[in-house]
Amino acid sequence: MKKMFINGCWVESQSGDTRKIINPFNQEVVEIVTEGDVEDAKKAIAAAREAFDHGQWASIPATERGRLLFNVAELIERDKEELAKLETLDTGKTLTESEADMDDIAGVFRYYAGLADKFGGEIIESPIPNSTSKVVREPVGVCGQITPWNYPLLQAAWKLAPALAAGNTIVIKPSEITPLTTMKIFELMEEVGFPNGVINLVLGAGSTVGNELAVNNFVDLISFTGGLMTGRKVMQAASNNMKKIALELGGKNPNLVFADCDFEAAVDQALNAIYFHAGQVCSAGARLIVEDSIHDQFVDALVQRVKKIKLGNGMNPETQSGPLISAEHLEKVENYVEVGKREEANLLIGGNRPNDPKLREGFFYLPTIFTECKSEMSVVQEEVFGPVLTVERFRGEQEATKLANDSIYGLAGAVWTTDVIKADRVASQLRMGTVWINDFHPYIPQAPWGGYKQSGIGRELGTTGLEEYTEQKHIYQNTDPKPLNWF
Ligand code: TXE
Repeated sequence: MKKMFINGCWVESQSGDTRKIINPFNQEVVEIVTEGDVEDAKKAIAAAREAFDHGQWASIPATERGRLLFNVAELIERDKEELAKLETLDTGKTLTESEADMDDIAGVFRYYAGLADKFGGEIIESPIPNSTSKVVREPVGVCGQITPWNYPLLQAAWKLAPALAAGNTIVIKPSEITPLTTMKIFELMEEVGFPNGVINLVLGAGSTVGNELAVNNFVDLISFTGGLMTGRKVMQAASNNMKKIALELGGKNPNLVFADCDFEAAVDQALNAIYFHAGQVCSAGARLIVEDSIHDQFVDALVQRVKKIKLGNGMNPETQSGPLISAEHLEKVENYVEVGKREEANLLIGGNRPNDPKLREGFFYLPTIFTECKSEMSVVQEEVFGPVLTVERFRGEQEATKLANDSIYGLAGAVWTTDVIKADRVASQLRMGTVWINDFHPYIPQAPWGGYKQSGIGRELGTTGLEEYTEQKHIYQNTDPKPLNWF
């Protein structure tokens, strides 16, 4: 049975409870892990508090913190194959996707390893004579981190690397259904050698362990990636001690295709935008908005390609798309397809589980397309988080941006056109944290990631991703103190 990591030791939960981790391709048990609860979370928080308040972590040179993070990146690369297999067994995503995730994860650790000692303060030109003024950045303190199941280790890396680079201590809780790669990276971090209490891993449910991290008075910052509804609960719980919050809550991302686009590239990437990882991606291009004059031709080209997508075991190199994460999630996606039908969107292809007997034990759903969609439909507005594409038409640039912005979300979106001036103009009008021009999905550790509107609060990655884990302090000094003689 696999354990949690608290204060430098691998421990079982106080309750002795366990949880089975299931492979979504065949429902086989991959691992049995200890199941933590509130008491375990409190212990981990106390260890992180002690390590922050009395430990050496924040005061060791930033260069040394960077060196340790660099070593983590090296070990991720050394164990890349094992980590990638584990991620595929746990999430169902293809091995190719998992391997790409591991490369990205090592890149994120390297980026923050390098940034750790390049984050000095600032000297301000004080307007008051005989004074100096400087602004320094300090770690926030104890950080709670809650991650989702779609990119378990990638999301953990986006949170762990900047928090540790900045000198914080952390308690992380992975999704209860996909904890395996986060557990493995703790083995790697133990091998690298972080001081006791600096890094803590608690396993368990969101309503218990996750809520404790958000509500606990000894936690100074909570960083959460997950669904909008859960994000609201986390925000409310965090108000208990007004801890800092960072939230990434997904999106319903528009993919705007103009008639003057590179047709082949746009069709190809529209498929990748939605069907990559079976649509279980916060930045999935689930909402295709196509210029009327090429709409029918574009949809025909999509359908021809969708028919050929190979569903299967993520471990098989020929598989292009794996299963959904769980039976509950499959049901959620099915319900949304029913909603789309009731709303009279036109179900063009898919809309069912596959009949292939080889896929019977997995949580599979066929790649699905709805056309003749209207902006006000729930299937267009709400995050389905599955392989379900909705298609709308537009006439003219103004209508295109209006439709793209008609959303409570604002995470990401794309513009396809060969007119570079139009591309920039449209990009500047889109209310979202990332806009791709003639591409979909790429992110880089050097640039910020996060959402406008209800897609969240704050940014991960880039220098902002590190700033989020710091407090700013202004230090003002009078260099010639004299009585004021005011009173
Ligand atoms: O996510 P939850 P779920 C969206 C997607 C999906 C929906 C629900 O639309 O269908 O969310 O998925 C922990 N206090 N995204 O239910 O609940 C939980 O244990 C504190 C988008 O799986 O948000 C897990 O570790 N924590 C998203 C994490 O929150 C709580 C990726 C995410 O779970 C908690 C995943 C609580 N009260 C789903 N309840 C993205 N932004 O990419 C649960 N958790």
